[in-house]
Amino acid sequence: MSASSILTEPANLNAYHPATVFDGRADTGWFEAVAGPGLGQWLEVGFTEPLRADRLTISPGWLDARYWQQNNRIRTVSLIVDGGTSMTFQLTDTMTSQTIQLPRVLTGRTWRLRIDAVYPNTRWDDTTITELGFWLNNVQYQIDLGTFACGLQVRRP
Ligand SMILES: [Ca+2]
Repeated sequence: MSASSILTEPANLNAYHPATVFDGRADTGWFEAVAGPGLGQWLEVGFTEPLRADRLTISPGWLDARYWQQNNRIRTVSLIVDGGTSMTFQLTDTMTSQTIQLPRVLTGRTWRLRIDAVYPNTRWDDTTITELGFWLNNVQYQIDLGTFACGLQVRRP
């Protein structure tokens, strides 16, 4: 897994590691770390073998009523598969996991999500993805976090 930038905290350098989008918790997530809202920043998931998916789910902000509006929430996101196929999706400013329905089954080893636009924060100019899911035929892939450092392993739906 990789990202264009990763916010860190002195006490916990992995606090905002990209892998936290697969830990099932809405109070952990990847944060970009550039000045401003992070437009153009991206999170990329690389799998050890091509993954087929027809839907993604994304939590485009911190899913906690105290912090949702204090950070940016993603309004427009682009999906780039294997550096080629690129699609853009609009998300709503609602504190829920949201569905990205793909127009067809896509297959790829690397899936990059790029922040294109955000709903503005009230306090911190940071943008996060707290959860991410890959789906095929209404079944979600189970991602094994133990192997993320050398490529993600998935169990087939
Ligand atoms: Ca998480």
